Amino acid sequence: MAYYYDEPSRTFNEYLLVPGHTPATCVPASVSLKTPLVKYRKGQEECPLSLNIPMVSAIMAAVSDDNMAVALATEGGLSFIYGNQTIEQEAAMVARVKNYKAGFVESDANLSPDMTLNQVVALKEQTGHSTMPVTDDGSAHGKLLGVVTERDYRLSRMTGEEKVSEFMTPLEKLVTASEDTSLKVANDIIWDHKLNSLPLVDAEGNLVYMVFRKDYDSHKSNPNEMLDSHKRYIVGAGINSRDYAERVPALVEAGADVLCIDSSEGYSDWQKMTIEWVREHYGDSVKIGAGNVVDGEGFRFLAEAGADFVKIGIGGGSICITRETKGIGRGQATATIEVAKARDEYFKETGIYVPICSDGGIVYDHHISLALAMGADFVMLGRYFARFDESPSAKVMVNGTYMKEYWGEGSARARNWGRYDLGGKKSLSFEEGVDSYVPYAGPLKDNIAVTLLKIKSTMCNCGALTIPEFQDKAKLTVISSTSIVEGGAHDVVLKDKAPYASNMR
Ligand code: RVP
Repeated sequence: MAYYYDEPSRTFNEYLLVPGHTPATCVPASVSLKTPLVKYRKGQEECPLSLNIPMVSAIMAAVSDDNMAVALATEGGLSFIYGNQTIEQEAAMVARVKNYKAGFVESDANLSPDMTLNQVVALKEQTGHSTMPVTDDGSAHGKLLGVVTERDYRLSRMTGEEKVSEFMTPLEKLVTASEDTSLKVANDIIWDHKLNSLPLVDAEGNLVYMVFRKDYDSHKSNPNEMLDSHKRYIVGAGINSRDYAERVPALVEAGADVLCIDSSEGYSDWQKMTIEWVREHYGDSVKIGAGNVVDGEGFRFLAEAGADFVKIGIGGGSICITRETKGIGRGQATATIEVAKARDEYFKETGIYVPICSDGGIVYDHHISLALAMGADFVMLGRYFARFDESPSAKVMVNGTYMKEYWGEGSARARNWGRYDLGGKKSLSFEEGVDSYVPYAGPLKDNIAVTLLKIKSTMCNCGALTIPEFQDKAKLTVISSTSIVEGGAHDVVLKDKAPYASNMR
Protein backbone atom coordinates (compact mmCIF):
# COMPACT_ATOMS: atom_id res chain seq x y z
CA MET A 1 0.00 0.00 0.00
CA ALA A 2 1.21 3.49 -0.77
CA TYR A 3 2.60 5.66 2.00
CA TYR A 4 0.49 8.65 3.06
CA TYR A 5 1.94 11.67 4.85
CA ASP A 6 -0.05 12.91 7.85
CA GLU A 7 0.38 16.59 7.03
CA PRO A 8 -0.23 18.46 3.76
CA SER A 9 2.89 19.88 2.17
CA ARG A 10 3.06 23.64 2.62
CA THR A 11 4.51 26.65 0.82
CA PHE A 12 6.38 29.63 2.28
CA ASN A 13 3.24 31.75 1.97
CA GLU A 14 1.57 29.66 4.65
CA TYR A 15 4.09 30.63 7.35
CA LEU A 16 4.97 33.67 9.41
CA LEU A 17 7.77 34.38 11.86
CA VAL A 18 6.79 35.42 15.36
CA PRO A 19 9.22 38.04 16.72
CA GLY A 20 11.50 37.26 19.63
CA HIS A 21 13.23 39.66 22.02
CA THR A 22 15.44 42.19 20.22
CA PRO A 23 18.43 43.31 22.33
CA ALA A 24 19.60 46.92 21.81
CA THR A 25 22.78 45.59 20.15
CA CYS A 26 20.78 43.79 17.49
CA VAL A 27 20.65 46.23 14.57
CA PRO A 28 20.76 45.47 10.82
CA ALA A 29 24.23 47.02 10.46
CA SER A 30 25.63 44.39 12.86
CA VAL A 31 24.02 41.38 11.18
CA SER A 32 26.33 38.94 9.34
CA LEU A 33 24.81 36.94 6.48
CA LYS A 34 27.88 34.74 6.03
CA THR A 35 26.88 31.13 5.45
CA PRO A 36 28.58 27.84 4.53
CA LEU A 37 28.42 26.67 0.90
CA VAL A 38 30.13 23.28 1.23
CA LYS A 39 30.34 20.55 3.85
CA TYR A 40 32.77 20.74 6.76
CA ARG A 41 33.32 19.45 10.29
CA LYS A 42 31.39 22.14 12.12
CA GLY A 43 32.94 23.12 15.42
CA GLN A 44 36.28 21.55 14.45
CA GLU A 45 37.30 23.42 11.30
CA GLU A 46 36.46 26.49 9.21
CA CYS A 47 34.16 25.93 6.25
CA PRO A 48 36.51 25.89 3.20
CA LEU A 49 34.05 27.88 1.05
CA SER A 50 31.43 30.27 2.46
CA LEU A 51 29.09 32.78 0.86
CA ASN A 52 28.98 36.34 2.18
CA ILE A 53 25.25 36.55 1.43
CA PRO A 54 22.90 33.53 1.33
CA MET A 55 21.90 33.85 -2.34
CA VAL A 56 22.99 31.98 -5.46
CA SER A 57 21.64 32.35 -8.99
CA ALA A 58 19.94 29.45 -10.75
CA ILE A 59 21.67 27.14 -13.24
CA MET A 60 19.64 28.52 -16.13
CA ALA A 61 20.40 29.99 -19.54
CA ALA A 62 18.09 32.94 -18.83
CA VAL A 63 19.87 33.71 -15.56
CA SER A 64 23.49 32.72 -15.00
CA ASP A 65 26.16 33.68 -17.52
CA ASP A 66 29.55 35.24 -16.83
CA ASN A 67 28.10 38.73 -16.63
CA MET A 68 25.63 37.74 -13.89
CA ALA A 69 28.38 35.78 -12.11
CA VAL A 70 30.59 38.86 -11.82
CA ALA A 71 27.73 41.08 -10.67
CA LEU A 72 26.56 38.63 -8.01
CA ALA A 73 30.04 37.73 -6.74
CA THR A 74 30.63 41.46 -6.36
CA GLU A 75 27.72 41.58 -3.91
CA GLY A 76 28.82 38.50 -1.96
CA GLY A 77 26.77 35.75 -3.64
CA LEU A 78 27.55 33.21 -6.33
CA SER A 79 26.30 32.15 -9.76
CA PHE A 80 26.27 28.67 -11.18
CA ILE A 81 26.98 29.10 -14.90
CA TYR A 82 24.34 27.18 -16.87
CA GLY A 83 25.31 23.76 -18.14
CA ASN A 84 22.95 23.45 -21.12
CA GLN A 85 25.59 24.58 -23.61
CA THR A 86 28.68 22.95 -25.07
CA ILE A 87 31.53 22.09 -22.70
CA GLU A 88 33.73 24.64 -24.50
CA GLN A 89 31.15 27.41 -24.17
CA GLU A 90 30.56 26.77 -20.48
CA ALA A 91 34.29 26.54 -19.71
CA ALA A 92 34.85 29.80 -21.62
CA MET A 93 32.22 31.54 -19.46
CA VAL A 94 33.88 30.26 -16.28
CA ALA A 95 37.28 31.40 -17.57
CA ARG A 96 35.89 34.87 -18.34
CA VAL A 97 34.74 35.23 -14.73
CA LYS A 98 38.08 34.02 -13.37
CA ASN A 99 40.03 36.34 -15.70
CA TYR A 100 37.79 39.29 -15.07
CA LYS A 101 39.71 42.14 -13.55
CA ALA A 102 37.32 44.42 -11.71
CA GLY A 103 37.49 47.80 -13.33
CA PHE A 104 39.27 46.50 -16.47
CA VAL A 105 36.70 45.98 -19.19
CA GLU A 106 37.11 43.94 -22.36
CA SER A 107 35.02 46.12 -24.62
CA ASP A 108 31.98 44.43 -26.14
CA ALA A 109 31.03 47.41 -28.32
CA ASN A 110 33.80 47.90 -30.87
CA LEU A 111 33.95 49.68 -34.21
CA SER A 112 36.06 49.43 -37.34
CA PRO A 113 36.92 52.65 -39.22
CA ASP A 114 34.72 51.71 -42.21
CA MET A 115 31.50 51.34 -40.24
CA THR A 116 28.83 54.00 -40.70
CA LEU A 117 27.19 56.31 -38.17
CA ASN A 118 23.96 54.31 -38.59
CA GLN A 119 25.81 51.18 -37.51
CA VAL A 120 27.27 53.05 -34.52
CA VAL A 121 23.79 54.08 -33.40
CA ALA A 122 22.48 50.52 -33.84
CA LEU A 123 25.36 49.07 -31.79
CA LYS A 124 24.78 51.65 -29.07
CA GLU A 125 21.12 50.63 -28.84
CA GLN A 126 21.98 46.95 -28.83
CA THR A 127 24.68 47.10 -26.14
CA GLY A 128 23.67 50.19 -24.18
CA HIS A 129 27.29 51.44 -24.37
CA SER A 130 27.98 54.91 -25.71
CA THR A 131 31.77 54.77 -25.56
CA MET A 132 33.15 52.57 -28.35
CA PRO A 133 36.78 52.00 -29.20
CA VAL A 134 37.73 51.93 -32.90
CA THR A 135 40.22 49.24 -33.88
CA ASP A 136 41.66 48.26 -37.28
CA ASP A 137 39.61 45.04 -37.41
CA GLY A 138 36.69 46.12 -35.23
CA SER A 139 37.60 43.61 -32.49
CA ALA A 140 38.14 44.11 -28.75
CA HIS A 141 41.90 43.61 -29.12
CA GLY A 142 42.69 45.05 -32.52
CA LYS A 143 45.07 47.98 -33.13
CA LEU A 144 43.54 51.05 -31.46
CA LEU A 145 42.74 53.83 -33.96
CA GLY A 146 40.39 56.05 -31.97
CA VAL A 147 37.27 56.22 -29.83
CA VAL A 148 33.68 57.26 -30.57
CA THR A 149 31.46 58.74 -27.86
CA GLU A 150 28.17 60.64 -28.12
CA ARG A 151 30.19 63.85 -28.24
CA ASP A 152 31.68 62.86 -31.62
CA TYR A 153 28.49 63.00 -33.69
CA ARG A 154 25.36 65.08 -34.03
CA LEU A 155 22.55 62.99 -35.46
CA SER A 156 20.41 65.95 -36.54
CA ARG A 157 23.22 67.36 -38.70
CA MET A 158 24.47 64.13 -40.25
CA THR A 159 23.09 61.66 -42.82
CA GLY A 160 24.05 58.45 -41.03
CA GLU A 161 26.23 57.30 -43.92
CA GLU A 162 29.41 59.01 -42.61
CA LYS A 163 32.29 56.64 -41.89
CA VAL A 164 33.59 56.20 -38.35
CA SER A 165 37.08 57.30 -39.48
CA GLU A 166 35.62 60.74 -40.39
CA PHE A 167 34.14 61.61 -36.99
CA MET A 168 35.94 59.48 -34.36
CA THR A 169 38.37 61.08 -31.90
CA PRO A 170 41.63 59.76 -33.40
CA LEU A 171 44.36 58.05 -31.43
CA GLU A 172 46.68 61.08 -31.46
CA LYS A 173 44.08 63.11 -29.57
CA LEU A 174 43.41 60.37 -27.00
CA VAL A 175 44.99 59.79 -23.60
CA THR A 176 45.99 56.11 -23.33
CA ALA A 177 48.07 54.08 -20.89
CA SER A 178 50.04 50.85 -21.01
CA GLU A 179 48.41 47.50 -20.28
CA ASP A 180 50.22 47.01 -16.95
CA THR A 181 48.79 50.24 -15.45
CA SER A 182 47.19 49.56 -12.05
CA LEU A 183 43.57 50.46 -11.45
CA LYS A 184 44.57 53.15 -9.00
CA VAL A 185 46.97 54.83 -11.46
CA ALA A 186 44.40 54.49 -14.29
CA ASN A 187 41.89 56.24 -12.10
CA ASP A 188 44.37 59.04 -11.31
CA ILE A 189 44.93 59.55 -15.06
CA ILE A 190 41.15 59.66 -15.60
CA TRP A 191 40.79 62.33 -12.93
CA ASP A 192 43.84 64.38 -13.96
CA HIS A 193 42.70 64.57 -17.58
CA LYS A 194 38.96 64.83 -16.83
CA LEU A 195 38.25 61.70 -18.89
CA ASN A 196 35.33 59.31 -18.80
CA SER A 197 37.36 56.35 -20.03
CA LEU A 198 40.96 55.31 -20.56
CA PRO A 199 42.07 52.72 -23.16
CA LEU A 200 44.96 50.48 -22.05
CA VAL A 201 47.16 49.30 -24.93
CA ASP A 202 50.04 46.83 -25.32
CA ALA A 203 53.50 47.59 -26.75
CA GLU A 204 52.18 47.07 -30.33
CA GLY A 205 49.33 49.50 -29.81
CA ASN A 206 46.61 46.82 -29.55
CA LEU A 207 43.69 47.56 -27.28
CA VAL A 208 43.73 45.39 -24.13
CA TYR A 209 41.19 46.95 -21.76
CA MET A 210 39.04 50.00 -21.26
CA VAL A 211 38.87 51.54 -17.78
CA PHE A 212 35.77 53.59 -17.01
CA ARG A 213 35.47 56.22 -14.30
CA LYS A 214 32.21 54.76 -12.93
CA ASP A 215 33.65 51.24 -12.51
CA TYR A 216 36.47 52.35 -10.28
CA ASP A 217 34.02 54.06 -7.93
CA SER A 218 31.80 50.98 -7.68
CA HIS A 219 34.76 48.64 -7.10
CA LYS A 220 35.73 50.64 -4.04
CA SER A 221 32.36 50.10 -2.38
CA ASN A 222 31.94 46.31 -2.42
CA PRO A 223 33.02 44.98 0.98
CA ASN A 224 31.23 41.64 0.44
CA GLU A 225 33.00 40.62 -2.78
CA MET A 226 33.52 36.85 -3.16
CA LEU A 227 37.18 36.52 -4.09
CA ASP A 228 39.59 33.57 -4.17
CA SER A 229 43.17 33.65 -2.82
CA HIS A 230 44.31 35.27 -6.10
CA LYS A 231 41.66 37.98 -5.78
CA ARG A 232 39.63 36.50 -8.66
CA TYR A 233 35.85 36.21 -8.47
CA ILE A 234 34.45 32.94 -7.16
CA VAL A 235 32.17 31.13 -9.61
CA GLY A 236 30.18 27.90 -9.76
CA ALA A 237 29.17 25.78 -12.75
CA GLY A 238 26.32 23.39 -13.49
CA ILE A 239 27.01 19.85 -14.73
CA ASN A 240 24.79 16.92 -15.68
CA SER A 241 25.01 13.26 -14.77
CA ARG A 242 25.88 12.17 -18.34
CA ASP A 243 28.94 13.91 -19.80
CA TYR A 244 30.75 14.61 -16.50
CA ALA A 245 33.92 12.73 -17.52
CA GLU A 246 34.51 15.38 -20.20
CA ARG A 247 32.75 18.41 -18.68
CA VAL A 248 34.19 18.35 -15.16
CA PRO A 249 37.89 18.42 -16.22
CA ALA A 250 37.20 21.32 -18.59
CA LEU A 251 35.39 23.33 -15.91
CA VAL A 252 38.05 22.61 -13.28
CA GLU A 253 40.74 23.62 -15.76
CA ALA A 254 38.84 26.86 -16.47
CA GLY A 255 38.87 27.62 -12.74
CA ALA A 256 35.36 26.74 -11.47
CA ASP A 257 35.37 26.92 -7.66
CA VAL A 258 32.35 24.68 -7.12
CA LEU A 259 30.15 22.46 -9.28
CA CYS A 260 26.52 21.46 -8.95
CA ILE A 261 24.68 18.59 -10.59
CA ASP A 262 21.66 20.19 -12.20
CA SER A 263 18.67 17.90 -12.18
CA SER A 264 14.95 18.23 -11.59
CA GLU A 265 15.09 15.13 -9.38
CA GLY A 266 18.29 14.08 -7.63
CA TYR A 267 17.48 11.02 -5.53
CA SER A 268 19.04 8.74 -8.15
CA ASP A 269 21.93 6.44 -8.92
CA TRP A 270 22.98 8.85 -11.70
CA GLN A 271 23.89 11.48 -9.12
CA LYS A 272 25.71 8.98 -6.91
CA MET A 273 27.79 7.81 -9.88
CA THR A 274 28.63 11.40 -10.81
CA ILE A 275 29.82 12.27 -7.29
CA GLU A 276 31.80 9.03 -7.06
CA TRP A 277 33.53 9.81 -10.35
CA VAL A 278 34.53 13.25 -9.05
CA ARG A 279 35.85 11.82 -5.78
CA GLU A 280 37.79 9.12 -7.63
CA HIS A 281 39.50 11.66 -9.89
CA TYR A 282 39.81 14.72 -7.65
CA GLY A 283 39.32 13.55 -4.05
CA ASP A 284 37.83 16.35 -1.98
CA SER A 285 39.59 19.11 -3.91
CA VAL A 286 36.64 19.56 -6.30
CA LYS A 287 33.48 20.68 -4.52
CA ILE A 288 30.22 19.33 -5.89
CA GLY A 289 26.61 19.95 -4.86
CA ALA A 290 23.74 17.63 -5.77
CA GLY A 291 19.93 17.59 -5.91
CA ASN A 292 17.13 18.30 -6.05
CA VAL A 293 15.42 16.36 -3.26
CA VAL A 294 12.35 17.08 -1.13
CA ASP A 295 12.66 14.76 1.85
CA GLY A 296 15.06 13.40 4.46
CA GLU A 297 15.62 10.14 2.59
CA GLY A 298 16.77 11.93 -0.53
CA PHE A 299 19.07 14.17 1.53
CA ARG A 300 20.70 11.23 3.31
CA PHE A 301 21.24 9.39 0.04
CA LEU A 302 23.14 12.33 -1.47
CA ALA A 303 25.02 13.16 1.76
CA GLU A 304 26.21 9.56 2.00
CA ALA A 305 27.16 9.63 -1.68
CA GLY A 306 29.51 12.48 -0.75
CA ALA A 307 27.70 15.64 -1.90
CA ASP A 308 29.22 18.91 -0.65
CA PHE A 309 25.79 20.52 -0.42
CA VAL A 310 22.26 19.40 -1.22
CA LYS A 311 19.62 21.35 -3.10
CA ILE A 312 15.93 21.16 -2.17
CA GLY A 313 12.90 21.69 -4.40
CA ILE A 314 10.77 19.95 -7.00
CA GLY A 315 8.08 21.73 -8.92
CA GLY A 316 8.12 25.03 -7.00
CA GLY A 317 10.00 27.13 -9.55
CA SER A 318 8.06 30.02 -11.06
CA ILE A 319 8.47 28.63 -14.61
CA CYS A 320 8.11 24.99 -13.55
CA ILE A 321 5.14 22.78 -14.46
CA THR A 322 6.60 19.48 -13.24
CA ARG A 323 3.82 19.06 -10.68
CA GLU A 324 1.22 19.48 -13.43
CA THR A 325 2.89 17.26 -16.00
CA LYS A 326 4.18 14.48 -13.75
CA GLY A 327 2.35 14.84 -10.46
CA ILE A 328 5.55 14.86 -8.40
CA GLY A 329 6.92 17.48 -6.03
CA ARG A 330 6.32 18.91 -2.59
CA GLY A 331 5.48 22.29 -1.04
CA GLN A 332 8.79 24.12 -0.72
CA ALA A 333 8.42 25.00 2.97
CA THR A 334 7.64 21.45 4.06
CA ALA A 335 10.49 20.10 1.92
CA THR A 336 12.95 22.58 3.43
CA ILE A 337 11.86 21.86 7.01
CA GLU A 338 12.16 18.11 6.55
CA VAL A 339 15.53 18.21 4.78
CA ALA A 340 16.86 20.57 7.47
CA LYS A 341 15.88 18.01 10.11
CA ALA A 342 17.71 15.26 8.21
CA ARG A 343 20.77 17.53 7.81
CA ASP A 344 20.87 18.14 11.59
CA GLU A 345 20.50 14.42 12.35
CA TYR A 346 23.28 13.61 9.91
CA PHE A 347 25.49 16.21 11.59
CA LYS A 348 24.81 14.74 15.05
CA GLU A 349 25.72 11.26 13.82
CA THR A 350 28.80 12.09 11.73
CA GLY A 351 30.05 15.52 12.82
CA ILE A 352 29.77 16.61 9.16
CA TYR A 353 27.59 19.61 8.37
CA VAL A 354 26.22 19.41 4.82
CA PRO A 355 24.74 22.81 3.85
CA ILE A 356 21.32 22.80 2.20
CA CYS A 357 19.94 25.17 -0.42
CA SER A 358 16.26 25.96 -0.92
CA ASP A 359 15.85 26.19 -4.70
CA GLY A 360 12.84 27.74 -6.45
CA GLY A 361 9.53 29.24 -5.42
CA ILE A 362 10.87 32.38 -3.72
CA VAL A 363 8.26 34.99 -4.64
CA TYR A 364 8.67 37.70 -2.01
CA ASP A 365 11.87 38.80 -0.30
CA HIS A 366 10.51 37.58 3.01
CA HIS A 367 10.37 34.04 1.60
CA ILE A 368 14.18 34.09 1.74
CA SER A 369 14.00 34.90 5.46
CA LEU A 370 11.50 32.07 5.97
CA ALA A 371 13.69 29.58 4.08
CA LEU A 372 16.70 30.53 6.23
CA ALA A 373 14.66 30.35 9.43
CA MET A 374 13.46 26.87 8.43
CA GLY A 375 17.07 25.72 8.19
CA ALA A 376 18.26 26.50 4.66
CA ASP A 377 21.85 27.73 4.58
CA PHE A 378 21.27 29.61 1.34
CA VAL A 379 18.68 29.95 -1.41
CA MET A 380 18.82 29.60 -5.21
CA LEU A 381 16.77 32.03 -7.28
CA GLY A 382 15.92 32.18 -10.96
CA ARG A 383 13.05 34.62 -11.50
CA TYR A 384 14.50 37.07 -8.97
CA PHE A 385 17.78 37.48 -10.90
CA ALA A 386 16.25 37.17 -14.38
CA ARG A 387 14.64 40.61 -13.87
CA PHE A 388 17.94 42.49 -13.66
CA ASP A 389 20.12 44.26 -16.23
CA GLU A 390 22.84 41.66 -15.71
CA SER A 391 20.82 38.60 -16.75
CA PRO A 392 21.56 37.33 -20.25
CA SER A 393 18.01 37.47 -21.61
CA ALA A 394 16.50 40.17 -23.81
CA LYS A 395 14.78 43.26 -22.40
CA VAL A 396 11.55 43.84 -24.33
CA MET A 397 8.63 46.26 -24.20
CA VAL A 398 5.32 44.47 -23.58
CA ASN A 399 2.11 46.54 -23.42
CA GLY A 400 4.08 49.66 -22.49
CA THR A 401 6.15 48.02 -19.73
CA TYR A 402 9.71 46.78 -19.90
CA MET A 403 10.04 43.03 -19.33
CA LYS A 404 12.90 40.53 -19.40
CA GLU A 405 12.45 37.12 -20.97
CA TYR A 406 12.62 34.17 -18.58
CA TRP A 407 12.20 30.54 -19.57
CA GLY A 408 12.49 27.20 -17.76
CA GLU A 409 15.23 24.71 -18.50
CA GLY A 410 12.49 22.15 -19.17
CA SER A 411 10.68 24.39 -21.64
CA ALA A 412 10.64 23.74 -25.39
CA ARG A 413 12.87 26.80 -25.72
CA ALA A 414 15.70 25.43 -23.54
CA ARG A 415 15.32 21.72 -24.29
CA ASN A 416 17.75 20.89 -21.48
CA TRP A 417 17.28 17.13 -21.75
CA GLY A 418 20.23 16.50 -19.40
CA ARG A 419 18.31 18.05 -16.49
CA TYR A 420 15.27 15.81 -16.95
CA ASP A 421 17.01 12.73 -18.28
CA LEU A 422 16.16 9.34 -16.84
CA GLY A 423 18.20 7.35 -19.36
CA GLY A 424 17.07 6.52 -22.86
CA LYS A 425 17.18 8.82 -25.84
CA LYS A 426 18.89 12.16 -25.47
CA SER A 427 15.90 14.42 -26.00
CA LEU A 428 13.13 16.16 -24.11
CA SER A 429 9.95 14.12 -24.60
CA PHE A 430 7.54 16.55 -22.94
CA GLU A 431 7.78 19.99 -21.41
CA GLU A 432 8.25 20.61 -17.69
CA GLY A 433 8.72 24.36 -17.96
CA VAL A 434 7.29 27.45 -19.64
CA ASP A 435 8.60 30.46 -21.55
CA SER A 436 7.62 33.75 -19.92
CA TYR A 437 8.29 37.43 -19.17
CA VAL A 438 9.21 38.94 -15.81
CA PRO A 439 9.00 42.67 -15.01
CA TYR A 440 12.32 44.41 -15.65
CA ALA A 441 13.72 45.68 -12.35
CA GLY A 442 16.99 47.52 -13.13
CA PRO A 443 20.46 46.85 -11.72
CA LEU A 444 21.17 43.85 -9.48
CA LYS A 445 23.09 45.93 -6.96
CA ASP A 446 20.18 48.24 -6.06
CA ASN A 447 17.64 45.41 -5.76
CA ILE A 448 19.84 43.11 -3.73
CA ALA A 449 20.61 45.91 -1.26
CA VAL A 450 16.90 46.26 -0.44
CA THR A 451 16.38 42.48 -0.22
CA LEU A 452 19.30 42.05 2.18
CA LEU A 453 18.13 44.90 4.35
CA LYS A 454 14.72 43.24 4.68
CA ILE A 455 16.32 39.92 5.68
CA LYS A 456 18.54 41.64 8.25
CA SER A 457 15.57 43.55 9.70
CA THR A 458 13.58 40.33 10.07
CA MET A 459 16.55 38.67 11.78
CA CYS A 460 16.79 41.57 14.23
CA ASN A 461 13.06 41.23 15.00
CA CYS A 462 13.86 37.65 15.96
CA GLY A 463 16.90 38.74 18.01
CA ALA A 464 19.49 37.14 15.70
CA LEU A 465 22.80 38.51 14.43
CA THR A 466 23.86 35.48 12.39
CA ILE A 467 22.05 32.90 10.25
CA PRO A 468 22.76 29.98 12.67
CA GLU A 469 21.42 32.11 15.53
CA PHE A 470 18.35 32.93 13.44
CA GLN A 471 17.71 29.24 12.77
CA ASP A 472 18.05 28.52 16.45
CA LYS A 473 15.79 31.31 17.68
CA ALA A 474 13.15 31.46 14.93
CA LYS A 475 9.54 30.80 15.94
CA LEU A 476 7.32 29.92 12.98
CA THR A 477 3.56 29.68 12.78
CA VAL A 478 1.29 28.28 10.09
CA ILE A 479 -1.28 30.89 9.13
CA SER A 480 -4.90 30.53 8.13
CA SER A 481 -6.13 31.70 4.75
CA THR A 482 -7.98 34.62 6.36
CA SER A 483 -4.85 35.81 8.14
CA ILE A 484 -3.11 35.91 4.75
CA VAL A 485 -5.70 38.52 3.72
CA GLU A 486 -5.09 40.38 6.99
CA GLY A 487 -1.35 40.39 6.20
CA GLY A 488 -1.66 42.57 3.10
CA ALA A 489 -3.03 46.10 2.87
CA HIS A 490 -6.79 45.62 3.32
CA ASP A 491 -10.04 47.52 3.76
CA VAL A 492 -8.48 50.71 2.44
CA VAL A 493 -8.50 52.21 -1.04
CA LEU A 494 -4.87 52.24 -2.14
CA LYS A 495 -3.73 55.59 -3.57
CA ASP A 496 -0.69 54.13 -5.24
CA LYS A 497 -0.34 50.45 -5.94
CA ALA A 498 3.36 50.73 -6.84
CA PRO A 499 5.00 50.26 -3.41
CA TYR A 500 2.95 47.16 -2.78
CA ALA A 501 3.47 45.85 -6.30
CA SER A 502 7.23 46.41 -6.08
CA ASN A 503 7.26 43.84 -3.32
CA MET A 504 6.22 41.24 -5.90
CA ARG A 505 9.68 39.91 -6.36
P1 RVP B 1 12.35 30.44 -9.45
O1 RVP B 1 13.39 31.15 -8.63
O2 RVP B 1 11.05 30.27 -8.71
O3 RVP B 1 12.17 31.06 -10.79
O4 RVP B 1 12.87 28.94 -9.66
C1 RVP B 1 14.11 28.65 -10.25
C2 RVP B 1 14.35 27.16 -10.17
O5 RVP B 1 13.35 26.46 -10.93
C3 RVP B 1 15.66 26.67 -10.74
O6 RVP B 1 16.75 26.85 -9.89
C4 RVP B 1 15.37 25.21 -11.02
O7 RVP B 1 15.53 24.40 -9.86
C5 RVP B 1 13.90 25.22 -11.38
N1 RVP B 1 13.68 25.13 -12.83
C6 RVP B 1 14.43 25.58 -13.85
N2 RVP B 1 13.82 25.28 -15.01
C7 RVP B 1 12.69 24.65 -14.65
C8 RVP B 1 11.69 24.09 -15.56
O8 RVP B 1 11.72 24.31 -16.76
N3 RVP B 1 10.77 23.34 -15.02
N4 RVP B 1 12.61 24.57 -13.32
